[in-house]
Amino acid sequence: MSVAVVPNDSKHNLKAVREAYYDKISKYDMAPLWEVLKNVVTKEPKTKCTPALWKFTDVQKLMGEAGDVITAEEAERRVLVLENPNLRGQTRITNSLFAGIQLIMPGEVAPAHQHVASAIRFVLDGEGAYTAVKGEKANMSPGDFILTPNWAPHDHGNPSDKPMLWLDVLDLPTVNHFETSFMNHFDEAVQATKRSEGDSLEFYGSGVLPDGAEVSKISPVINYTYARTRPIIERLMKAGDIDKRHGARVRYANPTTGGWALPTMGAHLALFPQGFKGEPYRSTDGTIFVCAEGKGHTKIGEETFEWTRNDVFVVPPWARYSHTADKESVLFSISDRPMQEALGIWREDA
Ligand code: 1HN
Repeated sequence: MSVAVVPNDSKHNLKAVREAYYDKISKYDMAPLWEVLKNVVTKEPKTKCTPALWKFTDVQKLMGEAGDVITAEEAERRVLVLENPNLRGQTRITNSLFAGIQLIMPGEVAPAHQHVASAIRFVLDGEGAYTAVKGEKANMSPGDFILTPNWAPHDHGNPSDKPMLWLDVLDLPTVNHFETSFMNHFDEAVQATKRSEGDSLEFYGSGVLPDGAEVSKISPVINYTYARTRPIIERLMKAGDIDKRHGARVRYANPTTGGWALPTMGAHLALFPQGFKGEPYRSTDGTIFVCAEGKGHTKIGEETFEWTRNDVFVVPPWARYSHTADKESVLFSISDRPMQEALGIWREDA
């Protein structure tokens, strides 16, 4: 009997001894790694993100109401944040990226500012509003992919007679993770334009470069228009270049390096033939998708998300997913892959 009691007792004592010790070191702002090691060095990625989908029918209705609640000027940016359901209150869709839907009504201006966080716009609906970036106006049409890199001055305006809606994705949570945020407003709400519309795409996106073009981590192209990119994925599909997981897919590239368009966020545009049944895939970059055309569904883990035009959905890091297209469909996608690659930590599991 005493044999059994002694180890129990010593276990109990050991627990008490350890707790007393932890209390003691805590006063010196120290803690035992061995109590948390398994949680901080996991065998596989452990994500707080959950898969989620935002239907454009809901987004359009709710955004329309935002137009009654606040002006673009008062809001500075009239954006509804797409918050990951497991990260509510944290202003993010994945741990590293922000996503939101922005509305600009006819006649409105979103005043010029600049910030360290890089932004991209993926245009959803409307025609004829613009975003001006570093003195170049980019006219917005659905499917356009527009860059607003780190510290680039930018303002938006809508001289058309229709509301304009787009998806904003920013590396803001990452900039704030590093605690490196700066931002600045300009005296003039609207930037003076120094270049003609479309200059940057013509100068840098046509297989030639202006003589002496600077090599930079940031793409000089401001608007990768849908009108230019859509026929390329069509051609890729016709050529039979269809990846079993990703469809006929192009990567938005920086023409001065061949690398990603931005150092922090990487985007693709993919075409799926009608009846496409994708093989499963996963990678460590949590990815935001937008359906630009068509109809289909994506299985993420055990859940299935049905999407149609302008629906947005998010796949968490290392979640297995596969796309199915009921009609010929186009998916835009964006993630933090360039950051992970730069750090040498990106992985995929084909
Ligand atoms: C921002 O500056 C814009 O310039 C959009 O349109 C979304 C989300 C968070 C912080 C700044 C814009 C933003 C943002």
